[in-house]
Amino acid sequence: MSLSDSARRVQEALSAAGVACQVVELPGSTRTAVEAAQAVGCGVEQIVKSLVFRGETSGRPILIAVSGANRVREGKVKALVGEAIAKADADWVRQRTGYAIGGIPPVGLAEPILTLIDRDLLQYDLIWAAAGTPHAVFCLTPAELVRLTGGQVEDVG
Ligand code: 5CA
Repeated sequence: MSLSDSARRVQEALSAAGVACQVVELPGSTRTAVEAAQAVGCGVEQIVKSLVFRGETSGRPILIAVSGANRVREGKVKALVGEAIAKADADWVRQRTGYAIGGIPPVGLAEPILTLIDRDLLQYDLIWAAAGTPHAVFCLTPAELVRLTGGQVEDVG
């Protein structure tokens, strides 16, 4: 089955990085962590939410890959990145990442983005992340997430 343009960009980034991950496009919605977990049949805690914040001083995007069971601890992130962060609006997120909210992948982004990874994700053998659209996901290991993103593992969730 052929992938939509956004999902194919994610698949190409995965292949270029040398991982065997396969993007799958599903008939059901994977827009939220709960929906994604239902669609693939895993626990919501095994879903990677890729949340984009904006550094309030620098204006830079910051991606936080957090377990679907957790909320981002913004105070912790502030201490780690050295500035307050704010939830970015949908248009800005699309502009900086190349993808719409609900399908933001942790890889294959329009520009390199500083990434923090929720340490809770490391306890699972396999996790699932969005792959560019609200119907596309891929399965990977926590170690692959760390390697692919170059992200820093922290207690941010
Ligand atoms: N595909 C799923 C699971 S992988 C997914 O992308 N989940 S998510 O949690 O990473 O993305 C949805 C998140 O986007 C919501 O949790 C919410 O924090 C955020 N969001 C939703 N609407 C908006 C909006 N209008 N502006 C900014 N952020 C939003």
